[in-house]
Amino acid sequence: MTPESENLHSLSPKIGDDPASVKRSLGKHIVLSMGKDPVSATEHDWYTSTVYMLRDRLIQRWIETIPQYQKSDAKIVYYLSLEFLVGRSLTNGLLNMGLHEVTRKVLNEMGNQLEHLCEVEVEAALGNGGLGRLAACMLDSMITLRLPSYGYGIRYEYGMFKQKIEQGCQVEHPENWLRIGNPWEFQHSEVLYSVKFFGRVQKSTDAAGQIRHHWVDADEVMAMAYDIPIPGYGPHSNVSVLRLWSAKSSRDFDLKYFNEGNYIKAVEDKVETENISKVLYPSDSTHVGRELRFKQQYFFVSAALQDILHRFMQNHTSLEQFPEKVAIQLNDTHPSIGIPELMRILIDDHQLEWENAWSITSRTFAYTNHTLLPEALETWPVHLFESLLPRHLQIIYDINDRFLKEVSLQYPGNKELIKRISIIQEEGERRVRMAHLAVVGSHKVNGVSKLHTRLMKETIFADFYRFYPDRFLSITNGITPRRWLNQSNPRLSQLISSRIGERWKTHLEELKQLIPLADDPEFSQAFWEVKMSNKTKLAGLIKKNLGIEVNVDSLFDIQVKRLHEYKRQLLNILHLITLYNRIRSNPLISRLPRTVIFGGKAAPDYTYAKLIINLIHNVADIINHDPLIQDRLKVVFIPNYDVSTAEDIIPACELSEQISTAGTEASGTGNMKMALNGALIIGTLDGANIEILEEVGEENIFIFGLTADRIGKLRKEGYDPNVYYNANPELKQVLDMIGSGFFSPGSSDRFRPIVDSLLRGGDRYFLLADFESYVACQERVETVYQNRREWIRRSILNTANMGKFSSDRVVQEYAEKIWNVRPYSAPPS
Ligand code: 26Q
Repeated sequence: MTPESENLHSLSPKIGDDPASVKRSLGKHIVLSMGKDPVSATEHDWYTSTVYMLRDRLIQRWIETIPQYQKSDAKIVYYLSLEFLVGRSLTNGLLNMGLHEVTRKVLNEMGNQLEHLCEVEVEAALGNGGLGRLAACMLDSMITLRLPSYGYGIRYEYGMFKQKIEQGCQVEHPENWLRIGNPWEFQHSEVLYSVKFFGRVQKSTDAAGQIRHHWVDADEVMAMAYDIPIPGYGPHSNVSVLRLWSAKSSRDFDLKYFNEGNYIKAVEDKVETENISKVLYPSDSTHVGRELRFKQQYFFVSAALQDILHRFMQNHTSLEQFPEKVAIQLNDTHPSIGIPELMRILIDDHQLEWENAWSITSRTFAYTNHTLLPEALETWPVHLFESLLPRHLQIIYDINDRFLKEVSLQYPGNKELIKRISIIQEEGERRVRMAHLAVVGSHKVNGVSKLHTRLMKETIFADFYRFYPDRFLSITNGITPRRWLNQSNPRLSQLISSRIGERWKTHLEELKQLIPLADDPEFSQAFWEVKMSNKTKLAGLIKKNLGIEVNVDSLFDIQVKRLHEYKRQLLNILHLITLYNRIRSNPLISRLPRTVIFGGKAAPDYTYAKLIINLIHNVADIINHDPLIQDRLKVVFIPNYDVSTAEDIIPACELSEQISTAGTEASGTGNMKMALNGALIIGTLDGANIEILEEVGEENIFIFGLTADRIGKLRKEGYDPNVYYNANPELKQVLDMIGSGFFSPGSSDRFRPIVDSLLRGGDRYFLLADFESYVACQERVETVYQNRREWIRRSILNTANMGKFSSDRVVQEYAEKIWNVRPYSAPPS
């Protein structure tokens, strides 16, 4: 024990994890923190007290963790992200800290059910989808691998909206998740930084004759830190912190007006300032060029960099060492303003020479790209920089000038190249291309699957790849097995551990030991029973919340993800209607019963995606009420798909729909979650599906459709969806039904725009080209499902071969290939 921690323990003696200590903590918090006696305490009081009981223990470990970093002067990794989709934390924390069983028993003795208390928690939905959830999985793995690390983001008051369905349509409701308080967070009102906006740049000449820049007359916003502890997995795990920034108006700023007697103006400005951290932008793919989003980005990046520098300066005197002690990972381009910001700090505040500052900056940052879709590539108008961040614009121009000079040296006279590669887009309104800035200012740029990285190098970054071939690399995404198997599927987890022990929880490749058990009748039976019980549980939730009765013996065919044209929920519907027509035209046909389940949110301004949600509901309404169908086909839309509903849905999945147009889904991570839980994928050769295929073998996945290269060629050569429409009578029938109002009685034109976009709008995502192959593939699915033994065998092999897709492997790769840090490996369990 170090003298510091000895000291600490005399102040706050080590709290035990035995039943008596847990009980004492719970009782203490009910009385002293909630001000209740155990009889009058509400479920919410018990929930909060349970969180506090756990939080005490987390904080103890956190305080033990920091001196370890300081003592070893270790390099620290900072993960900067506009989104962290953490989900609920109670079950996760208890399991990771090894306190789940004891807490369950103790609560039981005190008259409470842990499972019910966990349901009280409002999840932290500070993200849209894949990118935000990846950030949360990365945090879990970084700390489980004992990597010194912090996450930095925004403490949005309103996270992802709550999706309700009214008359078959999505309606967004704000979710004020902090309304009843957030027992996980620690407010640090002393960790407060000033963030500047607006103003102008003044020049001066210093004693040495150097020109200096001063950003003056700027408005100030304060960023206050809120810390959420993130527990690693295991009995002696470390604890990390997710530090989220909240905007507070600066007191000086208010005072100016108060002193002038303008009280109302002062309060108005305060409200406006604090709006910066008010709401998450609920869009995951279209670039909304709103000023507030731009402010959010600089706000949190500026606060994070000040905090990082402050921590660095506590142990170091020279900035030369900065890149050896600090790694900053940019989760997409959203925080890439950090590059000119660090340059500004080094040059203007610390008087470093440009070359030196640039070397430090570019060795510190690395950038992960998550999308190739042109509409999602961030660009911001130059005039926005001019007014909000004038000094940053100058620095970006300087970065660009130097970069373009280098390019011209290597490719003299190539004007077209200079235009394409420039950080500034000159056509139309001048804009800053954030992806170009991120590539130029980082030492590594990674894609999130092999295919995505190849396409990234061949398309959006082709010029950069020629210029900086060593900068690009691929690190395929992963998911944390702690949340996505251990926590969400306790029965499967126990079954697996009963056969191969518990090491898989931190060494997921150990699941390979299950391979021989795929032919073991007893294990297969147990595996099947787990799936049946998860299906039964989900069926119960569907019945309770939606009033729909589903047949648990039917195939659970599930597509849950954000609603987007490229993900092709519509292709799934086209198939569904095809099945419906087949039954109607031959009512006596004996068919495999299927339950098709959808879930997902559409961006509030994405009219077309919302129309698809409406179509799903109308199709469901007709099919589910058609007496000819009985329980051979059911369609269910589960509202408000979020991390918590994912945890209920994924373990019950048998057929996982991963059907994006090849070349559009950078990786996907839902595909990994469902396969880990024993689902078989029906999917295209897109994103990580390709690598899942490599791992599970082609017998254990259903692949259909055009490849990314074929799609690319078709796009160039010209593609006519009408050819497919005219050639396939079943397809024609389905589209005609949608277009003519079969699914919209009383408003026959409602779904016309869908058919128009396919037949007259060019079918941008090649649904018609892939339709026939998809339907045929679904027939292969049915044949295999009818052979239950065979299905179970393939299902076990999916779980057994998912080892590669652990976020632990992902973090090890980033650590080795990007951050140059060595995580201590997790202690053997
Ligand atoms: C940008 C500017 C303004 C407003 C919003 C945005 C914005 C926000 C979120 C743009 C994109 C996103 C999110 C993208 C995303 O989630 N991408 C997904 O990332 C996953 C993790 O790598 C991949 O698995 C998915 O394939 C990819 O779609």
